[in-house]
Amino acid sequence: MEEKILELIKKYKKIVIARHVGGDPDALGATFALKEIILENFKEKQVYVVGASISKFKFFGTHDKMTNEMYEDAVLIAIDIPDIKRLDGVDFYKFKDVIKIDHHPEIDKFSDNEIIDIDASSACELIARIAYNLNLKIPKHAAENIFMGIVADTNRFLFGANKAETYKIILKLIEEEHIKPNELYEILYKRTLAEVRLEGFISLNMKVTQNGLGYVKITDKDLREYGVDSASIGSIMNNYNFIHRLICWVVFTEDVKNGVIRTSARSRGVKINKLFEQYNGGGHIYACGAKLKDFNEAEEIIDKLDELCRQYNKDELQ
Ligand SMILES: [Mn+2]
Repeated sequence: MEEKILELIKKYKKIVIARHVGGDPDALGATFALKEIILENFKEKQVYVVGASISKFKFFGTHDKMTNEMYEDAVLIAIDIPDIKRLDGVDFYKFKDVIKIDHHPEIDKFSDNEIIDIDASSACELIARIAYNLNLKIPKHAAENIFMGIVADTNRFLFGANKAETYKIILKLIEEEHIKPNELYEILYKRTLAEVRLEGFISLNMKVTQNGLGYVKITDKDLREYGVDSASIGSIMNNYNFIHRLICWVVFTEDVKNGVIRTSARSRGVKINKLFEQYNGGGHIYACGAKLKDFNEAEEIIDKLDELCRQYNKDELQ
């Protein structure tokens, strides 16, 4: 499949790269790394990365805005995304050829040109694997992007990082591309005191059911009080792993601007992705998100997650 993908990249002069809405470091790292790798190895190509830009992650690269002309005779490469409706910034159906590279459980079939590996730590790991297998040169900034995607999606190697391949790629990025991991962490992990205080709010207000489900609702008033916006929650969620008796945790945040309740959930055992797909969301088996209509839907999710936790406890004890 890698050779077939290389053929398609060679065939088209114009290449559009897209990822899921709400770009995170893995999605951004993988899309911009692939762009830089293609441009380094095929100088004559026009490569665009589309999607809404994320102000705190400018380091990864600058997004292009999709134009009609960019659809003509172009191939789409969709990365880090399992479902067509969550593609950011492009009309999927306007492309003749599509390539998909992903590490989420499959939802939609995009094309016959797909590399899906749910055992890969991150989309960035897949980009590195493909580039090394095809003997493509990886420029230094692309290597840095790849490193950050791997680090972010594994939460600093705390999960999904049990295979030697992940570490072999990191080793190569340091040895051959001379990246300096310690210099890159600040981009991923520097945060405001307001966010730390919001984390304190979540810790203090999280309710935990008997079955091990933790949940918190954050209103617009709370957000204003802490001086943060509803997007701040994502990076806080991973800090609740490895807590005794907490199996799954979910945070609901009122997003007045978009009229939705942003929902983010993590789990260290219960499979939660199918439930979130029912609410127009999704993600990984143990890390999901959705945008809900209101707090009533949040109550439904709490009940359903709690039931999943109850079932999980029962199965574990048998
Ligand atoms: Mn990812």
